[in-house]
Amino acid sequence: MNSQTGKTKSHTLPVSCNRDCSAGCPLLAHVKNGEIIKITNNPAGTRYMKGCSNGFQAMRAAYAPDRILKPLIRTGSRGSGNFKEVSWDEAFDRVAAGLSTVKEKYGSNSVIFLGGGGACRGALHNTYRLTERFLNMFGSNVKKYGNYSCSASDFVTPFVFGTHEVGFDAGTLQHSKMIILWGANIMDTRFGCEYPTRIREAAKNGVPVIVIDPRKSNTANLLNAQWIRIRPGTDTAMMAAVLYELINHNQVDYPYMEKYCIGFDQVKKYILGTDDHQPKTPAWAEPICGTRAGTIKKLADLYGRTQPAALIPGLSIQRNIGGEEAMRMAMVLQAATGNTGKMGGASGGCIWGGLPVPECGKIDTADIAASSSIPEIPEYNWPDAILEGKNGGFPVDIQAIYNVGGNYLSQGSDIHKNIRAFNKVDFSVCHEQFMTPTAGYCDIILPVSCFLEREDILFTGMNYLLYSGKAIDPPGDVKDDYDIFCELSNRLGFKNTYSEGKTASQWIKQFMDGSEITDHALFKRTGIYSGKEQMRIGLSDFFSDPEKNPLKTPSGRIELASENYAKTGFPAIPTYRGMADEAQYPLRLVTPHSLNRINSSCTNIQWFKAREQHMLWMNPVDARKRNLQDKQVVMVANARGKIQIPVKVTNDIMEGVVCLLEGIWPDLDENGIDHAGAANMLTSTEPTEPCMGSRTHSVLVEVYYDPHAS
Ligand SMILES: Nc1nc2c(c(=O)[nH]1)N[C@H]1C(S)=C(S)[C@@H](COP(=O)(O)OP(=O)(O)OC[C@H]3O[C@@H](n4cnc5c(=O)[nH]c(N)nc54)[C@H](O)[C@@H]3O)O[C@H]1N2
Ligand SMILES: Nc1nc2c(c(=O)[nH]1)N[C@H]1C(S)=C(S)[C@@H](COP(=O)(O)OP(=O)(O)OC[C@H]3O[C@@H](n4cnc5c(=O)[nH]c(N)nc54)[C@H](O)[C@@H]3O)O[C@H]1N2
Ligand SMILES: [Mo]
Repeated sequence: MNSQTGKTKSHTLPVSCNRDCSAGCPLLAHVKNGEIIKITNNPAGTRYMKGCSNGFQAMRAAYAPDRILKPLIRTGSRGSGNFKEVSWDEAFDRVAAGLSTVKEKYGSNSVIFLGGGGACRGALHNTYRLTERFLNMFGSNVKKYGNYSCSASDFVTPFVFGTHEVGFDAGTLQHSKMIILWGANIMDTRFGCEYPTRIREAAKNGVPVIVIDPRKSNTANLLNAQWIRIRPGTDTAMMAAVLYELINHNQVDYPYMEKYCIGFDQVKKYILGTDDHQPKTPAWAEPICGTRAGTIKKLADLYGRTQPAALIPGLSIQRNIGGEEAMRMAMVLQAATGNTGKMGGASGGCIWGGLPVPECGKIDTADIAASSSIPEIPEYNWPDAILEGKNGGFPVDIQAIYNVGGNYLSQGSDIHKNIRAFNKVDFSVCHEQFMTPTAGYCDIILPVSCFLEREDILFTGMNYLLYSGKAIDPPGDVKDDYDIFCELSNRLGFKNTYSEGKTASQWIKQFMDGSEITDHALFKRTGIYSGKEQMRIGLSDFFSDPEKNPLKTPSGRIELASENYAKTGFPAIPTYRGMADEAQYPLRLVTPHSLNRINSSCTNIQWFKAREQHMLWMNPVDARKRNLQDKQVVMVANARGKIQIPVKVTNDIMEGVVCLLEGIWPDLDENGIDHAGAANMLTSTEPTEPCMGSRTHSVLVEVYYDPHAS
């Protein structure tokens, strides 16, 4: 209520989640008397641009009773949860002193930045870019390579295509006659705000949509799609068997291969078993994948006959040991069937396909010029690097953690190891909205705003930019990450370098002024700027004239066999390599992403919590073998950790595989057993090679009833 007029004041404004699902959804916040009362789809978007509950309910996180409202300093031991509130002045002094001491004592390359995904689409409010900029300017940053999401895919794609620009605009799917979602649960994980609606429309129009997944995902259910079961980490084997069938039934597009690709002969030799005497037939794949040979044959038959077909891999298939090869084999399949570069086809590469986005500035990370002398560690191995340092063969000794937009004591593999790493460093600080497990282990917590509380321009990965207005004021003493870094750089003596003398809104104005957006007022009002072309296919210049526009690979063609890749120590062509079985831990665990949170964000918010009961999915056959009943509390264990959780006995997960959604914060008892169901109690930091990326879907466990458990 407006106290002077007695009238209520309402307005709407465009907003968009600055979050790591990378959907980039145009939303509309409805504000009444300074409070968001609801968030809906932005009517200025096309009918294909749709948000999800993570966006529609985002105010629940903003208004959550457990928001951190004041700077906190740890008073008890790490992880004890004992903190006291302090003034910003004291907090800034402490952080500046902590960082300075570490730098003086240990020199450069001593502070590791963890996180970045918390706010990762913003031109300015970008947890990755702002923190990199700060630590680079401070001169103590530890360089990392790779990421949790798509290391294997990022690594292999340039070997095959010479570029990462291999994606397609979502609209092009309207030309697909078949869509294979290979380990991609798009109705939940989205990847872009148009994909779910485009794929739903295709399914409605009778286009066969096939979901290849160890579990019957929401995507399989909602689209009434054919569900093909596959054991995790065996995708390369099934793809090889599909290719065997295509070769055998003369369904390979040889003229296309001749024109655009090199190396198919080598791949064919592997598939036919010319050298190893093992043809990669569906019968060969059956025991590896746990999929009937007949099912693989039928898939290959439909795929070989249907043009254009879009084989869209999820990122799950590459978060596995040998995930590099699954991505490469998906690319081989799409090329062998002549689907790469075609409208309605796809390259088989990452759905985040790196096509150009509208021109607009963003905050610079102030990277020191790329130089081979700068030591780098793989992000996936951050706890190993902290624990082992130079003695363990890492190039640096890390002494401090700066955590912004991440919750790696929930999300990093091997939580026990991560806790040991946090306990080892001299100093740790984070910017957070909530008392996450990670924040609980930091020395200082600085309270930050959320995307509804600040203005930004958002990159969506698609050919449009979104404007996200400031819908509400931040609560308590909460500050923006940007302002926190400005004040810290002030205390550390480089304020004007960091801020370049600009406030947040001056930066946004500068980005907009330098962008291709001409009508700024219109952009701010509607929230959407669309680039001209919305039906792009990656590599289109190459496909229109491969002689004139060769790829940036050594041959100028698509390299199905890559001699450069062979230099990494792995074969030039993709070949199946999987995880060895272990008798002690006979079940394979997958830890997919949940519809009801973005990684571990919103795990603490009651509305989202109430959407699903967190349980371990298990097939009835596996439950019977262990004499386990539905909803019974069981122990899930391996050499790294133990979780106590109820089991959900369901045919929606294939035999031999169990499923636990990722993103739940651990709740450890005095024996180190987790009672919440945090998937990373069980995962390992041993990476997949050569990319040194995540293998969170290559995990072995055993499940049992423990009568002595509390
Ligand atoms: N709602 C929501 N959306 C998100 C996220 C979120 O947390 N919540 N996270 C975002 C982020 S950061 C990322 S990186 C992406 C992640 O995107 P993905 O990696 O594609 O997502 P996942 O849920 O891990 O896996 C997708 C499906 O693959 C299945 N699967 C697991 N292992 C295998 C395998 O080895 N082979 C096959 N064929 N299938 C397998 C899973 O059961 C799951 O149904 O999603 C983004 N979108
Ligand atoms: N077992 C298993 N583990 C996984 C995965 C898996 O599939 N299985 N997936 C992996 C993947 S793909 C990813 S990307 C990682 C993600 O793991 P993380 O990068 O740790 O992502 P989140 O858990 O979402 O944590 C983001 C944090 O940022 C905070 N935050 C939100 N907005 C802001 C902001 O504006 N400023 C600041 N300072 N903080 C903010 C949120 O409160 C939240 O605590 O998890 C990985 N872990
Ligand atoms: Mo991710």
